[in-house]
Amino acid sequence: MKTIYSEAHRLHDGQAELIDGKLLPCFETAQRAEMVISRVREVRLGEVLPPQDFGRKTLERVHRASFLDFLENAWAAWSELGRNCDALPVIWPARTLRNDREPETIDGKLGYFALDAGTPITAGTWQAAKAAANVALTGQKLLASGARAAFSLCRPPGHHAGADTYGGYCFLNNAAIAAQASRNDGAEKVALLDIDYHHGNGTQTIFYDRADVLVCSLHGHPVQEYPYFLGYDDETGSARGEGYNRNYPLRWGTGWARWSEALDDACKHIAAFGAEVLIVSLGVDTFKDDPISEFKLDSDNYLDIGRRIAALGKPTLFVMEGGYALESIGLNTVNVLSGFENAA
Ligand code: OKP
Ligand code: ZN
Repeated sequence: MKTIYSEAHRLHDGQAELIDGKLLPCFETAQRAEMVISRVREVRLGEVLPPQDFGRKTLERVHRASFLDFLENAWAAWSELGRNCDALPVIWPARTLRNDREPETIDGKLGYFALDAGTPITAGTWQAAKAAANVALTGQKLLASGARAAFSLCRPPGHHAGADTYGGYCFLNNAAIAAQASRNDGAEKVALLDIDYHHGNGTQTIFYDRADVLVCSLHGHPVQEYPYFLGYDDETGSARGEGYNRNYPLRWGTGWARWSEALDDACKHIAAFGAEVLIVSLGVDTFKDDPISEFKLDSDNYLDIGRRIAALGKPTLFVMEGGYALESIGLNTVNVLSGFENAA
């Protein structure tokens, strides 16, 4: 299968995130993508292509225009104040505060659009985020022109980003942008399977009231795990989207037996839905040695995941999300892709 990759991801290079009460070096680093692309080359998975540019209109089908303006201009506004560290928010519109007015100044805007203080905006964040969306869209175009599968090696990741929110290391929702593009290219039904360790709150909310995009997510239970405030199993969709969102919250310590049971159930629903295209939000932070996660999958399990996804028999776009165990992220990610190819 072909991989789409852009070195522009390096332009997003956060110094620190707020974690455990401290500003610590970012877990979401450029090295992550470098490890994955070098494994893709090592196993000769297939050709590596640069992305095409699909422009702002494509992004606006998923994200609010004022949010895109914010992302584009945030670094300039921040650095104009003489600040030369990464931009992070310090206040949010929590319960009792208004969230219907976008402030004019940068500290207000950061809080208005951000989910957390773990997602620094740097000088090159907007360029990198746009490139990642184009990486996803270029993969989607390969499927639209008949490819069985493609791997969009996106960085920064996307599944926590909503129509007008960023956070969880995510700025633009690469997988959602690709799913929407599939719809616009004529696929009537698109399934989105999110196997990253964290709940894809952004993807869920973007498609929550729609019946044309089924979203299934396996993740750390929100009573224990980030993003804490979404991802329960009673979130099944709203209005016409009722029944088209499925969550599989799983407790800390979940290993292959329980995890793969949830995967099989999600796959059953995707098959019954009759999706024409499958988009996989592929995070490998479910790995036993991941530094910020609490599931217990091992490297061989990822081959099996790829095989099970291949058994659906759908044109499949893999979109890179999380995974923070640097020494294993390449092996685990490419195992999913090899498992898929060897089964297909
Ligand atoms: C992004 B993706 C850990 C703090 C969590 C944010 C995690 C974002 C994950 N105790 N910080 O879904 O891999
Ligand atoms: Zn994750």
